[in-house]
Amino acid sequence: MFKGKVLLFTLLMVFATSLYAGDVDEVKSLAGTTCAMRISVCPSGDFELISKGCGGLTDYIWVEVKDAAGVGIAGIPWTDYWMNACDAGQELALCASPIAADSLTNALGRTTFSGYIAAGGCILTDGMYVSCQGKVFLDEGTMLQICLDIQIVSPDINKDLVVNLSDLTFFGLSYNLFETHPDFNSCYDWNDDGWVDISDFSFLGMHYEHACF
Ligand SMILES: [Ca+2]
Ligand SMILES: [Ca+2]
Repeated sequence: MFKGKVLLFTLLMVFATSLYAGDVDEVKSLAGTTCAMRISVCPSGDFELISKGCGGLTDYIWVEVKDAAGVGIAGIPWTDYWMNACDAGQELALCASPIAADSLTNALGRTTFSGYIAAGGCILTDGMYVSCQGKVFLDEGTMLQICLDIQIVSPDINKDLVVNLSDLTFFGLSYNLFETHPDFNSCYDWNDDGWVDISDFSFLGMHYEHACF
């Protein structure tokens, strides 16, 4: 009788495990964007919305989080994600919760990101990877990171997660230069008009002394 109960319990456990969506799988999970984005960010997470990253109002980053069987994992919390540069040489400085999903993942494991990014630094080439619960999403064909077509620029130029006088020093080196000038630095062009000028300086003023919350 006792042995029968153990067997029944074991069978129930196997059944229950097979119903539960497993861990995040790096290869089965997917990520993308609705356009090629360029987003201005601040450590305070109050500069430019991801939804405005292509000049409109409705763009977003999307992910589909799946287990090893390719089944979507529902109910993943908003803050279980991380992003950074695909090229480690351009790595951003990120605050503790740099991005938040717009919702819990749905039954397909899908959610979107259209809010702010709380970070400093600059990514101009090679894009950004995304991870969920510490797992970086990989391309199934190449097994390399999925790199989203995103540029990031920030008035926190020296990546110490505060906008202050030390950033102004770097900004000054590129001041009043157009994009055709050899010393022009696109990292400091926060309004994306091909000039580093007074309009960008006003953003530096607007975010002065901003840091992570
Ligand atoms: Ca700084
Ligand atoms: Ca500009």
